[in-house]
Parts: sequence; structure tokens; C-alpha cells
Amino acid sequence: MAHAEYRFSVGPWNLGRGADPFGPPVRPAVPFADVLRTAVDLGFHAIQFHDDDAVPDLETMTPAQITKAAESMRKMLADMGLVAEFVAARLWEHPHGVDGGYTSNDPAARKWAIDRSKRAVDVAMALGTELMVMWPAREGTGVRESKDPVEASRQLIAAIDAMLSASPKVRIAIEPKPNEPVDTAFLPTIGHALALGTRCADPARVGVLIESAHAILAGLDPSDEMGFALAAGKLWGVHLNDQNGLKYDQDKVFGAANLRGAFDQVRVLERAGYASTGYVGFDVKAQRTQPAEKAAAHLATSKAVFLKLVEKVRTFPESVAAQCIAARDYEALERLVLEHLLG
Ligand code: XUL
Ligand code: MN
Repeated sequence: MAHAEYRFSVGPWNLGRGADPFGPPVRPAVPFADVLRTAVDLGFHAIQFHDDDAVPDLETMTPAQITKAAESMRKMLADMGLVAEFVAARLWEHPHGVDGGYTSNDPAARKWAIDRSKRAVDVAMALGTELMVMWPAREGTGVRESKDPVEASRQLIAAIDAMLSASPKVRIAIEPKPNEPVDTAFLPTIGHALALGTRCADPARVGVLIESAHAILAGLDPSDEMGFALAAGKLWGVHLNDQNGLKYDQDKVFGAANLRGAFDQVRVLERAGYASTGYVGFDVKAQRTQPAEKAAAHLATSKAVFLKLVEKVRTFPESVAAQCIAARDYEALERLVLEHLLG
């Protein structure tokens, strides 16, 4: 049987300026047109958007103006053979979102967050995608006693319900992360995200996006997180990358820290037929040491590693593995996997 082709996506933030918490940008900003050109040149098919990547001044615009601006972005994408994968409301950089959006202690900020999210839904619809991603960035605390966790989960449900009511078509993929920029997040894992989704107004329209590094930061195996979401029919996006243990969110090249872990992620996606249902996104960042003209190599490498691992999955001797499993000879299975990856 012919295999479905994987389709790849990337966000403008993946061509970053090399800034980190300890130093300013080291590369010039990449103009949006160049982001699209790079995506096409590297064989990507779709663009991931924060709402203001698509419509920069959306807070000062009327709904009609927002729709018009997003439609012209959609045309720019189409002219280059691209589509929009999803839109995410960028709440975490705005002054109103200083203490979080949906779970802010300030009712005016909570209202702002919901209004902005509804605008982001309008952007998504005009861009031609029904998928919203919700990374609950500052929906957590640095001082645990500052917010009520019971109330916070109700507030998150109310926010998702507001987005669901903004369009009958919209679907929301929660992208959980346990920490950073907050110390402790209210939606740290896929289990939390899926459980919250069941309590929303229309659970069928709430799923998840899994980022490898976010799972690792939660002490979990990304391939198991993916398997859990796939079993529920809820894996609507992936942000493949890597992470060298419990540090800041590194967004390393896919497979750079744990090639076997990357193989396991590709294997779970391949076995579930993910290629025909979702995009493979890479949430990776170029190292700060890269000069501007070489600052897209991390995307090319991530895609190349992914495709090589697809071949590794397709050539894995499954019948030998089945014999090892039947004999409960997991040492033999261990060796089979390692030799296959090394060979
Ligand atoms: C942050 C992160 C975000 C989301 C999109 O860690 O992964 O870039 O993927 O908002
Ligand atoms: Mn991500």
C-alpha cells in the first residue's frame, strides 16, 4: 500500500533573531515575505500563525478590516502554494496579559483576553483554517497562592467556550507546557488538556497539539503523550523538536538530544497514519551563534532527520520485534532497536 506523504509546517517565530533572556538580538528580523520564501524553498506546505503575524494591528481594527487583511494574507500564501495551518492568539506579549489572560486576577484583562481570542478566530476563518492553537503561556503562576486553581480551570473552560462560540467551525488544539514563562502552569500535560476539553461546551471541537520539548519538560515521553492523544482521536498538531533535559525550553533540532526518542515519536505517528490527518510542524530555533545567512539550517535539518526516521520506521523489522515481544526477550528487542538505528 502506498504511504501518505507527510506535509510540513513552520511558524515565523522559528526564524528568530537569536535573542535570549541574557542578550539582545544578534541577527536582523526576517521580513515576512522571506519567511514564506524560506518555507517554500525548504519544502514546507503550511504556515503557523500567531494572530498578529497575520494581521499586525488587529487590536485597533474593525472586524471587517481584520477579515480583509487576513484574506489578503491568505492570497499571498496561495500565490506561493502555501496554506495556513492554525492561528494562536498571542496574549503573552501584550501589557494586558502581564498576569496571564484567561486566568488573570484582573477581570478587565480576562475580558481583553477573550475579546482578543475571538478576533483571532476571525483571523483564522479568513485565512482559511478552522484550527486555533491555544498555548496557555502565562495561565499559571510564579507565586502559587496568587491564583485559585479551581477558579483557574473554570476560567480556562469559559475562554475555550467563548472561542467555540465565535464560529461553529472552529476547532481548538490546546498546546500544554508545564512551565516557562510561568513557574507552574495550570495545563501542564496532555492529560490535563484532554480532561479540560471534555468539560467544554462542545468537546468534539477541542483537541491537542503536542510539542516534544513540552512533554520532556513535564518529565514525560513525547511518544507516549502522542499515543495517548491519538487513541482519543485528538492529536490535531505536533511541534517536533528536542530538549536536553530539564532546562529552559530549548527548541532544539528534532532528534538532536535523543535520536531514539525522536524515532519513537515518528513511529507512533507513522503507525497511526498521522500523515493523512495532520501537519508535521517543527517548533525549532536557530542557535544564537548562527549568522543570518545560515539561520534556517535548523529547519532543514529537522525535516531531513524526520524523513530519515520515517525510513527507519518503515524498514524496522517488525516481525523480529514481534518475536522478541512474544518471547518476552526485551533485551533482544533493545538490541534490535539500537542496531537498526545505528545501521
Ligand atoms: C511556546 C510555544 C509556542 C506555541 C505557539 O513554547 O511552543 O510557540 O507553539 O504559540
Ligand atoms: Mn510549540
